[in-house]
Amino acid sequence: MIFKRKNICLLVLALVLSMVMVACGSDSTGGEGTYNWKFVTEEQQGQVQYEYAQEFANRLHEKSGGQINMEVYEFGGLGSEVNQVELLQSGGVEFAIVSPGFTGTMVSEGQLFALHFLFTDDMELNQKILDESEALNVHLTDKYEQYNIKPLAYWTEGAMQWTGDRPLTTPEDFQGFKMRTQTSPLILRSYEAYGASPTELSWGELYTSLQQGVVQGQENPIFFIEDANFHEVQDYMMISEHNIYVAMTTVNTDFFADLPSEIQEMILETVEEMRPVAYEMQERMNDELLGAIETNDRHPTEIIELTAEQREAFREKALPVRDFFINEVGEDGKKILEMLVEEIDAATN
Ligand code: 6CS
Repeated sequence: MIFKRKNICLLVLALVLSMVMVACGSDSTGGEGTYNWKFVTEEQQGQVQYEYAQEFANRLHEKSGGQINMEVYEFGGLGSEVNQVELLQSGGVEFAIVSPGFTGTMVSEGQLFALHFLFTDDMELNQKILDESEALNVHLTDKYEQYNIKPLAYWTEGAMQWTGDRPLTTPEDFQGFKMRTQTSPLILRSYEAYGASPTELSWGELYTSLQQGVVQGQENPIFFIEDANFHEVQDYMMISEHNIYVAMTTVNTDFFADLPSEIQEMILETVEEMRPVAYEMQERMNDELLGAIETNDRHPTEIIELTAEQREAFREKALPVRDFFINEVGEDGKKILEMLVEEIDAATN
């Protein structure tokens, strides 16, 4: 009885405290008090997106003299990657790191990131293109804004590699291969072009699916393959570099538009500061965790570096997928892709 009364007292105290906090202006849109925002990522502590978001939150907190508090959420607690995008759109979270691979059925133009061998082999140059591209930062951004998603930066988490239960060095090796992909029709199409049989899955289900043979392989940057332990249930990792992994730092469009201009400026300044930080983070983690895979005797993984000729055979099969993109995605998508290709060519020559 005494115990129950104590619990009731605690509950009342918690209610009173939360009412005081609301009265002090600790809502998500500000007012006279603090700003309390949610920032959801598709990754977990120690992984690039989460560490990026945490650093972003720390910088904004400091810059605002403690006025801005961002709670960073790991992947898992708020549902699948697709659920997280929905939360961002509805304002359930204010900020999110979004992989375009999970918005393919909505912003079809964003699927261009799924095209293999589109970017260069020089990661620094790729990041410069992502930073400066008008096709992306103006025209593709405009497409996302129509869905209440404002991309603030496009940045890479590293080159993509394949892992498999067998070596994957020629398109023939992909015949009937059960490949896991993110949820984007164009990613599926890219693997169908090699003869594979792709399946869309959240990465939350990927380890078990690889272990049980539901899927036989997947693509990701090296840091993620190691940190999510996919190498434990895969015998081969191919250094294929068939694509780059692109993530977007995003904010809910309506929420951002309603913020005072000095707060908007602080956010945009932080986005700029984070560009080299994100690049350094992914480069360091990809290097370090490649070493960890190489020296892991408990779960040995054979690492196969594809030759230039082997990559060329994949590139030939991948090029027609651009026509599929142009036909399926429509005139605006075609223009964005063509402009991006011109920008990449200009940056390379
Ligand atoms: O493979 C995936 O779906 C996950 N890969 C990375 C590098 N980040 C999050 C994403 O959901």
